[in-house]
Amino acid sequence: MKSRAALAFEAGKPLALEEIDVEGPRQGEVLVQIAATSVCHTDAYTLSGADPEGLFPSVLGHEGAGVVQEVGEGVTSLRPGDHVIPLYTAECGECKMCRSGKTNLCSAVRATQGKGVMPDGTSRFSLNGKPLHHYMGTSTFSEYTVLPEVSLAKVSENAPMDKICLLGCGVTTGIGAVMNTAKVEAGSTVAVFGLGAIGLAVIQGAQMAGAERIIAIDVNPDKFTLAGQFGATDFVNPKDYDDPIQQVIVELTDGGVDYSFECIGNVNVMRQALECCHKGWGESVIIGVAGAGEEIATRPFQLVTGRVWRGSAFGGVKGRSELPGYVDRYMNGEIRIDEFITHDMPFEQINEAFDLLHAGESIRTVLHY
Ligand code: NAD
Ligand code: AHE
Ligand code: ZN
Repeated sequence: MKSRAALAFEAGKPLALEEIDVEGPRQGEVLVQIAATSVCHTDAYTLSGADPEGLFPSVLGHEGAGVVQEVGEGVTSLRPGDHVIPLYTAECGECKMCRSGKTNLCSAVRATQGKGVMPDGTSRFSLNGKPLHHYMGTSTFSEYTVLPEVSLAKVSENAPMDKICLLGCGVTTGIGAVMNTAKVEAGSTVAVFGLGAIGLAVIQGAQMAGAERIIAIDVNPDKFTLAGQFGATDFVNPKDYDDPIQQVIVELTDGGVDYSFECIGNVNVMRQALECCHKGWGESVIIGVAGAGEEIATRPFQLVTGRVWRGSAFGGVKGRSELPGYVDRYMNGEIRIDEFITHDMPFEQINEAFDLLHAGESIRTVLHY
């Protein structure tokens, strides 16, 4: 079938709107019509050329929601008409990782996903007979996309897809990092570095967890208003200080925070986030994605004296079993999504959505097909 798509042909260049060919689902696969998608900083990161797994030409996009159109042989858990959220972190329930009970990092399709192909090693996308790479196992920047069955969470049909698409990454990642990775306790002091969708979702999660003090840190002060609406209690712009920002936060918090979250992808800020943690127990969670070749550094003494460095992917959330519950919690008012959507536009304006993100003017732009 034909599908409207935005193609990444080359690093650093805008996406190109094309009509591509999408092949039907093979065994264990599902064809989905995406209703709405949004742009996460990770799409911009891959398009920039900094992603060691970045492949071109490709169909990017990983934050979306849609409706199942057709299922391939052997697919039993989904049928046409089901509403779904694509998962870049699959959940097969059977691999060593899924059975461990210790991680959400399912290994069923991850290797082929990182190579831009379906689990059988081939692509379902082509343009003028030439194959295009898939991306993160999701490729939501094509109206029709094909995913493995294990990469789809079936969700309520009553939920608006132009809102719950944000549960495909940003909102879930931030809340999950607080609840599953850090396990923030009531009364905690929390520092959040970077106030895009991820940082704001961390703030939302910290407030849900009963954190007493939530310090919102960003070099763009325009981000503070929304951070306050999500529950931040303190606002810090590193540009306002001469001292290293970790020292500023340690002084502000009587020795450091209980938990910090890096939501930018900057390895220098990752160090700051670790070093602003309280001696003896402070834990820092890396959520931001750093470019190829970049490494983190700190004095080992920081860890010897009890600080802990962690990382979180998709907030530690197991998509197929847990995401339907996130959708229900949005529907009953426990999780806020609407406030993240600063812009809303037709899919054809997708490059504008990237521009707004780079300019720091948007949190999330939802694109409608
Ligand atoms: P975003 O661009 O919307 O937000 C980043 C924010 O960081 C901006 O507000 C920016 O002003 C701020 N910032 C930049 N440099 C800063 C600095 N030196 N000090 C303080 N603030 C600074 O991005 P986003 O969509 O919220 O994504 C954030 C990061 O999280 C990206 O690296 C993205 O790739 C990553 N991410 C990771 C996961 C995961 O599962 N681990 C999921 C989604 C996104
Ligand atoms: N391809 C990059 C890694 C990118 C990365 O860390 N991705 C996050 C999700 S970002 C969503 O916006 C993630 O889930 N990582 C775990 C995984 O299995 O990819 C690289 O450096 O190679
Ligand atoms: Zn993302």
